[in-house]
Amino acid sequence: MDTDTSDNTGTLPQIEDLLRRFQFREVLSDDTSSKTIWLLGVIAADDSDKDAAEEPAVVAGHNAAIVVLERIAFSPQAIELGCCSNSVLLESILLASGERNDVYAWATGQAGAAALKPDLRVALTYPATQKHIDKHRRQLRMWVSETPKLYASITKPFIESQPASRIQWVYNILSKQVESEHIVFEDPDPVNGFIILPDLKWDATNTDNMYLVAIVHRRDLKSLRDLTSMHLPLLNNLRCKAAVAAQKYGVQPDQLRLYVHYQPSYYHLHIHITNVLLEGKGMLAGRAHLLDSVIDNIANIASDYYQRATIPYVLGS
Ligand code: M7G
Repeated sequence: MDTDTSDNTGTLPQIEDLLRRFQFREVLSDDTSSKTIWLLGVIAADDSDKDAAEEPAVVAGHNAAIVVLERIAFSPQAIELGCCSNSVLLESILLASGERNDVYAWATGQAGAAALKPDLRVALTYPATQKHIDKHRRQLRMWVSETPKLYASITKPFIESQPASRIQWVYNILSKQVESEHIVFEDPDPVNGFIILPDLKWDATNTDNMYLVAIVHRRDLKSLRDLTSMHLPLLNNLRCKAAVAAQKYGVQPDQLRLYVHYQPSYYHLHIHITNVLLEGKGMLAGRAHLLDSVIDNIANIASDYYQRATIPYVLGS
Protein backbone atom coordinates (compact mmCIF):
# COMPACT_ATOMS: atom_id res chain seq x y z
CA MET A 1 0.00 0.00 0.00
CA ASP A 2 1.26 3.44 -0.86
CA THR A 3 1.71 5.59 2.24
CA ASP A 4 3.05 8.63 0.42
CA THR A 5 1.41 11.51 2.28
CA SER A 6 1.65 13.68 -0.84
CA ASP A 7 -0.95 11.40 -2.42
CA ASN A 8 -3.42 13.43 -4.42
CA THR A 9 -4.75 10.70 -6.65
CA GLY A 10 -7.65 9.77 -4.42
CA THR A 11 -5.93 6.67 -3.02
CA LEU A 12 -5.77 7.97 0.55
CA PRO A 13 -9.50 8.85 0.80
CA GLN A 14 -10.29 5.38 -0.58
CA ILE A 15 -8.12 3.69 2.06
CA GLU A 16 -9.54 5.89 4.83
CA ASP A 17 -13.05 5.00 3.72
CA LEU A 18 -12.25 1.26 3.79
CA LEU A 19 -10.64 1.54 7.25
CA ARG A 20 -13.70 3.36 8.61
CA ARG A 21 -15.94 0.57 7.29
CA PHE A 22 -13.68 -2.19 8.72
CA GLN A 23 -15.40 -4.24 11.42
CA PHE A 24 -12.94 -6.09 13.61
CA ARG A 25 -13.37 -9.87 14.05
CA GLU A 26 -10.11 -11.43 15.20
CA VAL A 27 -6.40 -10.79 15.85
CA LEU A 28 -4.72 -13.13 13.35
CA SER A 29 -1.26 -12.67 14.88
CA ASP A 30 1.06 -10.14 16.40
CA ASP A 31 4.81 -9.75 16.51
CA THR A 32 6.37 -7.75 19.32
CA SER A 33 9.82 -7.55 17.67
CA SER A 34 8.52 -5.85 14.52
CA LYS A 35 5.71 -4.17 16.53
CA THR A 36 3.15 -5.36 14.04
CA ILE A 37 -0.38 -6.66 14.45
CA TRP A 38 -2.54 -8.44 11.84
CA LEU A 39 -6.28 -7.97 12.20
CA LEU A 40 -9.05 -9.87 10.45
CA GLY A 41 -12.33 -8.12 9.89
CA VAL A 42 -15.06 -7.59 7.35
CA ILE A 43 -16.06 -4.71 5.16
CA ALA A 44 -19.59 -4.55 3.81
CA ALA A 45 -19.30 -4.39 0.02
CA ASP A 46 -19.87 -1.09 -1.71
CA ASP A 47 -20.30 -0.35 -5.43
CA SER A 48 -16.95 1.49 -5.55
CA ASP A 49 -15.02 -1.48 -4.13
CA LYS A 50 -12.46 -3.30 -6.21
CA ASP A 51 -13.56 -6.64 -7.63
CA ALA A 52 -11.65 -9.52 -6.14
CA ALA A 53 -9.25 -11.22 -8.52
CA GLU A 54 -9.97 -14.44 -6.67
CA GLU A 55 -12.85 -15.78 -4.65
CA PRO A 56 -12.89 -13.59 -1.52
CA ALA A 57 -13.28 -15.20 1.89
CA VAL A 58 -16.67 -14.46 3.38
CA VAL A 59 -17.15 -13.98 7.11
CA ALA A 60 -20.72 -13.67 8.36
CA GLY A 61 -21.97 -12.64 4.93
CA HIS A 62 -19.36 -9.94 4.33
CA ASN A 63 -16.09 -9.85 2.40
CA ALA A 64 -13.07 -10.45 4.62
CA ALA A 65 -10.38 -7.81 5.01
CA ILE A 66 -6.96 -7.88 6.67
CA VAL A 67 -5.46 -4.76 8.24
CA VAL A 68 -1.79 -4.74 9.24
CA LEU A 69 -0.69 -2.07 11.71
CA GLU A 70 3.02 -1.55 12.21
CA ARG A 71 4.75 0.98 14.44
CA ILE A 72 7.24 2.60 12.12
CA ALA A 73 10.89 3.40 12.85
CA PHE A 74 12.02 6.88 13.82
CA SER A 75 12.18 9.00 10.69
CA PRO A 76 15.34 10.98 9.88
CA GLN A 77 13.40 14.12 10.89
CA ALA A 78 12.46 12.62 14.27
CA ILE A 79 16.08 11.57 14.85
CA GLU A 80 17.16 15.12 14.09
CA LEU A 81 14.58 16.46 16.54
CA GLY A 82 15.84 14.06 19.20
CA CYS A 83 19.48 15.01 18.74
CA CYS A 84 19.45 18.77 18.24
CA SER A 85 20.48 20.94 21.16
CA ASN A 86 16.99 21.77 22.45
CA SER A 87 15.85 18.16 21.83
CA VAL A 88 12.26 18.80 20.72
CA LEU A 89 11.53 15.08 20.70
CA LEU A 90 12.55 14.50 24.33
CA GLU A 91 10.80 17.64 25.56
CA SER A 92 7.58 16.50 23.90
CA ILE A 93 7.44 13.14 25.69
CA LEU A 94 4.64 12.70 28.22
CA LEU A 95 5.72 10.06 30.74
CA ALA A 96 3.14 7.67 32.16
CA SER A 97 5.15 5.62 34.65
CA GLY A 98 8.80 5.27 35.57
CA GLU A 99 11.41 3.54 37.74
CA ARG A 100 14.91 4.42 38.88
CA ASN A 101 17.63 2.18 40.32
CA ASP A 102 21.11 3.55 40.93
CA VAL A 103 22.30 5.07 37.62
CA TYR A 104 19.51 3.35 35.61
CA ALA A 105 16.10 4.83 34.87
CA TRP A 106 13.29 3.73 32.55
CA ALA A 107 9.78 4.81 31.79
CA THR A 108 6.92 4.49 29.34
CA GLY A 109 5.45 7.49 27.64
CA GLN A 110 4.13 9.09 24.52
CA ALA A 111 5.99 11.36 22.14
CA GLY A 112 4.36 14.64 21.16
CA ALA A 113 2.34 14.46 17.97
CA ALA A 114 4.67 16.79 16.04
CA ALA A 115 7.77 14.76 16.88
CA LEU A 116 6.67 11.41 15.53
CA LYS A 117 4.51 11.92 12.51
CA PRO A 118 3.54 9.58 10.94
CA ASP A 119 4.12 6.83 13.53
CA LEU A 120 1.99 4.04 12.08
CA ARG A 121 2.09 2.12 8.85
CA VAL A 122 -1.20 0.64 7.70
CA ALA A 123 -1.63 -2.04 5.06
CA LEU A 124 -4.97 -3.32 3.89
CA THR A 125 -5.92 -6.39 1.86
CA TYR A 126 -9.53 -6.24 0.70
CA PRO A 127 -11.28 -8.35 -0.38
CA ALA A 128 -9.02 -10.91 1.32
CA THR A 129 -9.05 -14.55 0.23
CA GLN A 130 -8.75 -17.54 2.54
CA LYS A 131 -5.07 -17.77 1.41
CA HIS A 132 -4.39 -14.25 2.66
CA ILE A 133 -6.00 -15.09 6.00
CA ASP A 134 -4.11 -18.38 6.37
CA LYS A 135 -0.80 -16.65 5.54
CA HIS A 136 -1.16 -14.23 8.45
CA ARG A 137 -2.93 -16.39 11.03
CA ARG A 138 -0.67 -17.64 13.80
CA GLN A 139 -0.14 -21.30 12.96
CA LEU A 140 1.96 -24.32 13.72
CA ARG A 141 5.17 -24.21 11.67
CA MET A 142 7.39 -27.13 10.77
CA TRP A 143 10.49 -27.99 8.79
CA VAL A 144 10.12 -29.65 5.41
CA SER A 145 13.08 -31.03 3.49
CA GLU A 146 12.05 -30.72 -0.11
CA THR A 147 13.85 -33.30 -2.24
CA PRO A 148 13.69 -32.98 -6.06
CA LYS A 149 11.18 -35.84 -5.97
CA LEU A 150 8.93 -34.03 -3.49
CA TYR A 151 9.22 -30.90 -5.58
CA ALA A 152 8.15 -32.76 -8.73
CA SER A 153 5.27 -34.63 -7.09
CA ILE A 154 3.84 -31.99 -4.74
CA THR A 155 5.29 -28.49 -4.99
CA LYS A 156 5.42 -28.12 -8.78
CA PRO A 157 1.79 -29.22 -9.30
CA PHE A 158 0.83 -26.87 -6.45
CA ILE A 159 2.64 -23.94 -8.14
CA GLU A 160 1.04 -24.79 -11.48
CA SER A 161 -2.40 -24.87 -9.86
CA GLN A 162 -2.08 -21.28 -8.62
CA PRO A 163 -4.46 -18.98 -10.51
CA ALA A 164 -2.72 -16.20 -12.45
CA SER A 165 -4.94 -13.75 -10.56
CA ARG A 166 -2.86 -14.36 -7.43
CA ILE A 167 -0.01 -12.43 -9.04
CA GLN A 168 -2.18 -9.83 -10.73
CA TRP A 169 -0.43 -7.17 -8.63
CA VAL A 170 2.88 -8.20 -10.27
CA TYR A 171 1.43 -7.87 -13.78
CA ASN A 172 -0.06 -4.49 -12.84
CA ILE A 173 3.42 -3.28 -11.91
CA LEU A 174 5.09 -4.75 -15.01
CA SER A 175 2.49 -3.15 -17.29
CA LYS A 176 2.87 0.16 -15.38
CA GLN A 177 -0.80 0.28 -14.45
CA VAL A 178 0.08 0.89 -10.81
CA GLU A 179 3.07 2.18 -8.81
CA SER A 180 4.77 3.38 -12.02
CA GLU A 181 5.66 6.70 -10.37
CA HIS A 182 7.69 4.76 -7.78
CA ILE A 183 9.85 2.78 -10.23
CA VAL A 184 13.49 3.29 -9.27
CA PHE A 185 15.04 1.39 -12.17
CA GLU A 186 13.85 -0.49 -15.21
CA ASP A 187 15.63 -2.67 -17.72
CA PRO A 188 12.87 -3.27 -20.30
CA ASP A 189 14.58 -6.29 -21.91
CA PRO A 190 11.92 -9.06 -22.04
CA VAL A 191 14.45 -11.81 -21.22
CA ASN A 192 17.02 -10.23 -18.91
CA GLY A 193 15.08 -7.18 -17.76
CA PHE A 194 13.10 -6.23 -14.65
CA ILE A 195 11.57 -3.39 -12.69
CA ILE A 196 12.95 -2.28 -9.33
CA LEU A 197 10.68 -0.36 -6.97
CA PRO A 198 10.10 0.09 -3.22
CA ASP A 199 8.55 -2.96 -1.60
CA LEU A 200 5.19 -2.28 -0.01
CA LYS A 201 6.81 -2.98 3.37
CA TRP A 202 8.96 0.19 3.04
CA ASP A 203 7.69 3.75 3.22
CA ALA A 204 10.73 5.05 1.27
CA THR A 205 11.80 7.44 4.03
CA ASN A 206 14.41 5.89 6.35
CA THR A 207 17.15 4.41 4.16
CA ASP A 208 18.42 2.23 7.06
CA ASN A 209 15.27 0.21 6.40
CA MET A 210 15.55 0.36 2.61
CA TYR A 211 13.55 -2.45 1.06
CA LEU A 212 13.24 -2.67 -2.73
CA VAL A 213 11.89 -5.47 -4.83
CA ALA A 214 13.06 -6.39 -8.34
CA ILE A 215 10.40 -8.08 -10.46
CA VAL A 216 11.57 -9.80 -13.65
CA HIS A 217 9.74 -9.10 -16.89
CA ARG A 218 9.68 -12.71 -18.07
CA ARG A 219 6.79 -14.74 -16.77
CA ASP A 220 8.15 -18.29 -17.04
CA LEU A 221 10.36 -18.24 -13.92
CA LYS A 222 8.29 -19.18 -10.91
CA SER A 223 10.90 -19.74 -8.23
CA LEU A 224 14.47 -20.62 -7.30
CA ARG A 225 13.79 -24.18 -8.55
CA ASP A 226 13.57 -22.92 -12.16
CA LEU A 227 16.99 -21.24 -12.24
CA THR A 228 19.87 -22.69 -14.30
CA SER A 229 23.02 -21.31 -15.91
CA MET A 230 20.79 -20.07 -18.76
CA HIS A 231 19.58 -17.41 -16.35
CA LEU A 232 23.00 -16.15 -15.27
CA PRO A 233 22.81 -13.08 -17.55
CA LEU A 234 19.51 -12.13 -15.86
CA LEU A 235 20.82 -12.79 -12.34
CA ASN A 236 24.11 -10.95 -12.90
CA ASN A 237 22.23 -8.06 -14.47
CA LEU A 238 19.95 -7.96 -11.41
CA ARG A 239 22.88 -7.95 -9.00
CA CYS A 240 24.52 -5.10 -10.86
CA LYS A 241 21.41 -2.93 -11.35
CA ALA A 242 20.18 -3.48 -7.78
CA ALA A 243 23.35 -1.64 -6.73
CA VAL A 244 22.53 1.21 -9.14
CA ALA A 245 18.97 1.44 -7.79
CA ALA A 246 20.11 1.41 -4.14
CA GLN A 247 22.61 4.19 -4.76
CA LYS A 248 19.66 6.47 -5.50
CA TYR A 249 18.94 6.17 -1.76
CA GLY A 250 22.60 6.57 -0.79
CA VAL A 251 22.94 2.86 0.04
CA GLN A 252 26.26 1.47 -1.22
CA PRO A 253 26.72 -1.91 -2.99
CA ASP A 254 28.44 -3.44 0.06
CA GLN A 255 25.50 -2.40 2.27
CA LEU A 256 23.03 -4.53 0.35
CA ARG A 257 21.41 -7.86 1.11
CA LEU A 258 19.99 -9.45 -2.07
CA TYR A 259 17.98 -12.63 -1.73
CA VAL A 260 15.11 -14.72 -3.00
CA HIS A 261 12.59 -16.54 -0.85
CA TYR A 262 11.96 -20.24 -1.14
CA GLN A 263 9.10 -20.78 -0.69
CA PRO A 264 7.95 -17.36 -1.84
CA SER A 265 4.38 -16.14 -1.36
CA TYR A 266 4.09 -15.24 -5.04
CA TYR A 267 5.33 -17.50 -7.83
CA HIS A 268 6.83 -14.99 -10.23
CA LEU A 269 10.59 -14.54 -9.84
CA HIS A 270 11.47 -11.50 -7.76
CA ILE A 271 14.50 -10.48 -5.72
CA HIS A 272 14.43 -8.77 -2.34
CA ILE A 273 16.91 -5.89 -2.09
CA THR A 274 17.42 -4.56 1.44
CA ASN A 275 19.84 -2.51 3.49
CA VAL A 276 22.00 -4.91 5.56
CA LEU A 277 20.92 -2.92 8.64
CA LEU A 278 17.38 -4.19 8.17
CA GLU A 279 16.66 -7.46 9.97
CA GLY A 280 13.45 -9.41 10.03
CA LYS A 281 11.64 -12.67 9.52
CA GLY A 282 12.11 -12.54 5.75
CA MET A 283 15.85 -12.97 6.19
CA LEU A 284 15.72 -16.07 8.36
CA ALA A 285 17.63 -19.22 7.49
CA GLY A 286 15.18 -21.59 5.85
CA ARG A 287 13.58 -18.91 3.71
CA ALA A 288 16.14 -16.43 2.32
CA HIS A 289 18.66 -17.58 -0.30
CA LEU A 290 21.33 -14.99 -1.00
CA LEU A 291 21.54 -14.01 -4.66
CA ASP A 292 25.35 -14.21 -4.55
CA SER A 293 25.16 -17.83 -3.39
CA VAL A 294 22.50 -18.65 -5.98
CA ILE A 295 24.72 -17.27 -8.74
CA ASP A 296 27.78 -19.06 -7.35
CA ASN A 297 25.99 -22.40 -7.01
CA ILE A 298 24.71 -22.24 -10.58
CA ALA A 299 27.86 -20.81 -12.16
CA ASN A 300 30.53 -22.78 -10.28
CA ILE A 301 28.94 -25.94 -8.88
CA ALA A 302 26.26 -27.11 -11.31
CA SER A 303 23.96 -25.49 -13.83
CA ASP A 304 21.13 -27.68 -12.48
CA TYR A 305 22.04 -27.10 -8.82
CA TYR A 306 18.48 -26.02 -7.88
CA GLN A 307 16.87 -28.91 -9.73
CA ARG A 308 19.09 -31.38 -7.81
CA ALA A 309 19.24 -29.76 -4.38
CA THR A 310 17.22 -30.80 -1.36
CA ILE A 311 15.94 -27.51 0.01
CA PRO A 312 14.79 -27.26 3.61
CA TYR A 313 12.23 -24.64 4.62
CA VAL A 314 9.67 -23.86 7.26
CA LEU A 315 6.06 -24.35 6.28
CA GLY A 316 2.90 -23.28 8.06
CA SER A 317 0.52 -26.09 8.89
P1 M7G B 1 7.59 -13.14 -1.38
O1 M7G B 1 8.93 -13.70 -1.13
O2 M7G B 1 6.82 -13.75 -2.52
O3 M7G B 1 6.66 -13.26 -0.13
O4 M7G B 1 7.80 -11.61 -1.63
P2 M7G B 1 6.54 -12.51 1.27
O5 M7G B 1 5.49 -11.44 1.05
O6 M7G B 1 6.02 -13.57 2.18
O7 M7G B 1 7.89 -11.99 1.62
C1 M7G B 1 6.88 -10.75 -2.22
C2 M7G B 1 7.31 -9.33 -1.91
O8 M7G B 1 6.52 -8.43 -2.65
C3 M7G B 1 7.13 -8.99 -0.44
O9 M7G B 1 8.30 -8.39 0.07
C4 M7G B 1 5.91 -8.07 -0.43
O10 M7G B 1 5.95 -7.11 0.61
C5 M7G B 1 6.03 -7.40 -1.79
N1 M7G B 1 4.72 -6.97 -2.33
C6 M7G B 1 3.56 -7.66 -2.29
N2 M7G B 1 2.59 -6.95 -2.93
C7 M7G B 1 1.22 -7.39 -3.06
C8 M7G B 1 3.16 -5.80 -3.39
C9 M7G B 1 2.63 -4.68 -4.11
O11 M7G B 1 1.47 -4.60 -4.51
N3 M7G B 1 3.54 -3.70 -4.40
C10 M7G B 1 4.86 -3.73 -3.98
N4 M7G B 1 5.64 -2.70 -4.28
N5 M7G B 1 5.36 -4.79 -3.30
C11 M7G B 1 4.52 -5.81 -3.00
